[in-house]
This record gives sequence, C-alpha cells and structure tokens, in this order.
Amino acid sequence: MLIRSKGRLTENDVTPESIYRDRRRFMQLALAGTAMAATPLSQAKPGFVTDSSAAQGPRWLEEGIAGAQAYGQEVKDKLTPYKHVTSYNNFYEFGYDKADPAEHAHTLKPHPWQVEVSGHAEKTGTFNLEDILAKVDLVERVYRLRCVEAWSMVIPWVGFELGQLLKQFAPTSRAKYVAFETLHAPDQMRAQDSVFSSIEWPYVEGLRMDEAMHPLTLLAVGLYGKPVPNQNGAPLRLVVPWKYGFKSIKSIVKISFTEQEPPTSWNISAPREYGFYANVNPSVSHPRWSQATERRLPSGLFSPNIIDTQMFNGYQEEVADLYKGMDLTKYY
Ligand SMILES: Nc1nc2c(c(=O)[nH]1)N[C@H]1C(S)=C(S)[C@@H](COP(=O)(O)O)O[C@H]1N2
Ligand SMILES: [Mo]
Repeated sequence: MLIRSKGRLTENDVTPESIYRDRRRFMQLALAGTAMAATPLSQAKPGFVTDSSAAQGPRWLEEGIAGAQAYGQEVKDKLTPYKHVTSYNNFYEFGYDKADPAEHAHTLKPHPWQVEVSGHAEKTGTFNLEDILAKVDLVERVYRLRCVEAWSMVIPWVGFELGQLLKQFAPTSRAKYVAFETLHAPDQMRAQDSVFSSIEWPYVEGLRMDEAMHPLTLLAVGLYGKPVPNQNGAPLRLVVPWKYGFKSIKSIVKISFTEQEPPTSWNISAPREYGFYANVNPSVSHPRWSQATERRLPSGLFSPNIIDTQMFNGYQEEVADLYKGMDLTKYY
C-alpha cells in the first residue's frame, strides 16, 4: 500500500481488489513485526521538491532527504503550496497568531539535536539525530493534515515510520503508550516566557503503543524535499495523519515508553474540548463548533474552499480497526 516504487499508478490499477487487500494486510503485518520485511523498492528522489532555498540543513540531512524513497501512490488531493504550508502555522511556543511561527522561529537552533529515549524499554539513552537517521528508511509521504480548528492542508513529508525507530529500543511489555516532549528553551522559543500562555511548557503529546507502531505514523525531518523549516517543527516532528493536528508534536527532544496514558498539552489546557485520542471525526463536534466540514488551504475570503471532513481524515480503512468497540464520542 504505502511502500511502492516510483510512478503514479495506484495498486488498484494493476492488481485485483482482493489481492490488493491481502497484500496490504501483509505489508502492515510485515511492518508491525520485528523484522523489517520491506526493503526500499527504489532509490528515487522525493517527487515533490520545493525550489525555495528557505529551508536548509546540514549536509547529512539534506542528502538523506534527497535520497528518500519517492511516494508511490496517486495523489488525489491538490497539494497545499509550500508558501502556505510554511507561513500559516500553529506553534504556540512562538505565539498564537498563524504568522508568528514563520516570523519568530528563526531563533530555534535545530542543529545539533539530540533525542532522549527513556522508560519501559531495554535500550534507552540520548541519541544524536544524525545517528537516528542512519538506522531508518527515509520515505516521502503525502498526507492530509486536519487541524481541530477546521482548516486543513495536504503536505508531502519526508520522514520515517515511528515504529521502525521504536522497535530499535526493544520496548518491554509494560510499554503501553509513547510520550513525546517538545524542546523547552525560552531563549529559543520566545512565547515560553510569556505569562499569558494557555499551555504549560514544554508541549507534551502521546500515543497508544499500537497507534505509535502503525505504519502511517511518521517522524518527519523534511517537507517538500527539504529539511522541515523551524516553524513546522524542525528538526524532528510527529505526523499522525488520522488525528487532529495538535497530536503532531513539533521539535521533539524526548520520547518515553510509559505504562499509563501520558498527559497531553491541549487536554491539560481544556479537557472537555480536546481529548487524548483526537481522531478526526466529522460526527463528533467540538463543544464550540462543528467538525463536519473543513477549510482546505489555500482558502480565500471570497473562495473559502469548504469540503466535507472524512472519518479518520480519510484513513478509515487503515486505522478503524485500532478503535473497534470504542465509543468515539467518549474517547474523543
Ligand atoms: N510543540 C508544538 N507542537 C505543535 C503545536 C504547538 O503549538 N507546539 N501545534 C499543533 C497544531 S494545533 C497543529 S494544527 C500542527 C500544525 O503543524 P504545521 O504548522 O506544520 O502545519 O502542529 C501541532 N504541533
Ligand atoms: Mo491544530
């Protein structure tokens, strides 16, 4: 399904439906197991590369991204232009306004970068991002990003499957969740000093273990074929495409395997409005607005581009099984 060689055909085009489904299940099982069964099918470059020179990174990162396996599926949604992806942001560490991150995030220093791994796993420690990237397969993935505020984008990420990294630490049977933490450095993130903040710093997020291990869940280091710009969460950010955007925590410095459901920033701030699961769901309204539709960016005042929101943001086939038997109005 997701691992494909270069080209714009979908597997539906070349394979009968039933075989396609079975194969996809097999791929998911292979990816969920301990052995990485899927080897890269091509060394093609990412297919969607910005010509902007704005986002730069160290050589090892730029070369890694440039060698990422190209996205192999047909893209049905129009991509959101680079300019919009990198200038309309939520990154409260730099301010509340959508323009604040692009204006102020230049103070963030994404290199060198280390990630501390702790909790219920056989291997823990602090790792350089460069060493982490040496042990994973970089891939290009085009995903919809649906913010809980009812706007959305379509973004070509470059990253690796979170599960591929997590397996390397050999989580124990007590590891039921994975917790994430953003950098806390008021000298680099100006709004972390603000007394008016509705968020307690550092920003924290979490996933259930099966969500973290799901092949759609990505740790991104690039977008549009270049390093992730600071305002989008450089140098390492989570992308969970079937969940509201606030789950996709930026500029990650800590990953921890926990037994209990970890606290999450927006849930701490407004528990009735933002849950732990935060699955995109058009039939469960936010207490203050409907989630049935969304404004797909770019969207103008006179052409708002309103579209229907899809269950699990359109990834229902891939992820619905994770929530079988759960009351999604209760576990919102
Ligand atoms: N550390 C941190 N991560 C964060 C946020 C934030 O304020 N701080 N905002 C979240 C929200 S609400 C959204 S919609 C996405 C936006 O990602 P983008 O700016 O790359 O589109 O980042 C998420 N990750
Ligand atoms: Mo969001």
